[in-house]
Amino acid sequence: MSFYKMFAIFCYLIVLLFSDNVNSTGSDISIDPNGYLLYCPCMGRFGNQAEQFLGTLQFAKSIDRTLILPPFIEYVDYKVTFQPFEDILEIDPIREYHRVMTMQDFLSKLAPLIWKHENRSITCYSSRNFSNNEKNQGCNPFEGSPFKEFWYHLGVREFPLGSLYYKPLHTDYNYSNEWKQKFHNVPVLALVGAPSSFPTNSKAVKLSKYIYFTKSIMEKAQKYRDERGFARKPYLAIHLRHGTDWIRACELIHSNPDLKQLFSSQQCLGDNDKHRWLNNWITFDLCFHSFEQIIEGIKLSLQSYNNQDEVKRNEKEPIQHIYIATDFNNESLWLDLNQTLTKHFSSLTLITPSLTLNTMNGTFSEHNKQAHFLIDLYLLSHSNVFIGNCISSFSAFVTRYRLYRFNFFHTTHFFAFHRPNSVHLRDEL
Ligand SMILES: Nc1nc2c(ncn2[C@@H]2O[C@H](COP(=O)(O)OP(=O)(O)OP(=O)(O)O)[C@@H](O)[C@H]2O)c(=O)[nH]1
Ligand SMILES: *[C@@H]1O[C@H](CO)[C@@H](O)[C@H](O)[C@H]1NC(C)=O
Ligand SMILES: *[C@@H]1O[C@H](CO)[C@@H](O)[C@H](O)[C@H]1NC(C)=O
Ligand SMILES: *[C@@H]1O[C@H](CO)[C@@H](O)[C@H](O)[C@H]1NC(C)=O
Ligand SMILES: *[C@@H]1O[C@H](CO)[C@@H](O)[C@H](O)[C@H]1NC(C)=O
Ligand SMILES: *[C@@H]1O[C@H](CO)[C@@H](O)[C@H](O)[C@H]1NC(C)=O
Ligand SMILES: *[C@@H]1O[C@H](CO)[C@@H](O)[C@H](O)[C@H]1NC(C)=O
Repeated sequence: MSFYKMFAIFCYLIVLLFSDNVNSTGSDISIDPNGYLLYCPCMGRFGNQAEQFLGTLQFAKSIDRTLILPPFIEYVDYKVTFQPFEDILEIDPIREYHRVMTMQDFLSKLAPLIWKHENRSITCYSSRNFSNNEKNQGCNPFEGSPFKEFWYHLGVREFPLGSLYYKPLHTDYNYSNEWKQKFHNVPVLALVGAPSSFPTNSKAVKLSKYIYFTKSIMEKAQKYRDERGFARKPYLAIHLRHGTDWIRACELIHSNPDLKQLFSSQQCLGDNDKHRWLNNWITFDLCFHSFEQIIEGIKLSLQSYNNQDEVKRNEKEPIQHIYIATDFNNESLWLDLNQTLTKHFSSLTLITPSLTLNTMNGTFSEHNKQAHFLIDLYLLSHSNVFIGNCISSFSAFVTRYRLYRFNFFHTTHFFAFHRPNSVHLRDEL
């Protein structure tokens, strides 16, 4: 046995010796005297939840409480399912910014000490009223989906201390002193929803630099890339949102002609009027692009990559693979793209959810395994060149990741949007 190991065991015994009955599990967990923040990521799907996570992380730091990492909520065949946070994103890089804790650790190690059943309260802005429940004032944390499913998943079916309201405060870092005062005697602040606006503020967006996919997601994505034949090849990844639900959401732009913000449009247009140097309002094309706009986006981004000096000098391989991530697998569109792109690029392989199409020799192969959205997200985020959708929060995850983790500014593009090559935009994003 090495000296190091013996020393470690010695230290462990010392910890056991001094940790008396406060810590009956024997684990060396200490209690944060400033308290904890717990919340339900009850709004939207992954893109929304991931963006509000950044605002929440910023908020937790500003009120100086340990943030308990909630599971991501995923809807599978209209059923609510939960993915542990730590299965998707790495925790250690986030710890460089602020104190966080997994839900599992919290529930198994701390809840028995500081969040006993009779001491639980639930916090919201003001009473959430429901027509079927008019007499019951309160946060009503079990009303609606996924609210009820979330707390039941944690094993919480009651908040015996009832509801606490934070009105007139807002969940914003510039109210942190008021929050600290108002809730200083609540060790575990449990919020009915994420304490972050959506879209979140531009400072929180930059916390994307602490976001790393787990090794397990990375390995799954690499395996998929291998299976689809573009491992170790440079590739362009595009995010195409064109499912019927999405197009219906885009219709909001037609019916509200002076709409200034929709979902994640701030990734292209900036987040307030002062910085709206582009002076352009949201257009339908930003949300749902025409066939010509898709072709144009691919052409411009491939040309700009493949015309780099390094590529011309053979120091870098040109891009010959296009990876398509999408919410709707429209095979006739893939065939149309194949036909048209052949006119512009002699040697391209299109990797779509169900088909791999080769423009050079006309071959194609079929696949029945559509990538899970996290694999798509990983492959979009790590692509050599990316083209996203200005409005989509799914695209916005990728944009943030590329800009703030990787500084991939010149290879991050959007369909139907000519981004000014300005550092201001990068600051605003
Ligand atoms: N596999 C896969 N799924 C996608 C893709 N784009 C969207 N989706 C699915 O659609 C959901 C998109 O929801 P969000 O993550 O909230 O992003 P959004 O683009 O703003 O869409 P909305 O839900 O309409 O707000 C994702 O969680 C996925 O389930 C894609 O490229 N690949
Ligand atoms: C639990 O609640 C009781 C009664 O309200 C209170 O006296 C006690 O301090 C609380 N304990 C914790 C850990 O919050
Ligand atoms: C909920 O109902 C109460 C009493 O009827 C009312 O005072 C309050 O404003 C309502 N809250 C909301 C958010 O509608
Ligand atoms: C916090 O910021 C918002 C928006 O920028 C502003 O309207 C509000 O007055 C600020 N609040 C405080 C307490 O500074
Ligand atoms: C699928 O793509 C084809 C070809 O681009 C298009 O004409 C058709 O409208 C699309 N189908 C749906 C349901 O969007
Ligand atoms: C067609 O081209 C692709 C990519 O160059 C290659 O992998 C494939 O084997 C070719 N198929 C035939 C039948 O030549
Ligand atoms: C893809 O386009 C090429 C060039 O037009 C064509 O030869 C090939 O048949 C197309 N592939 C499919 C599956 O249609």
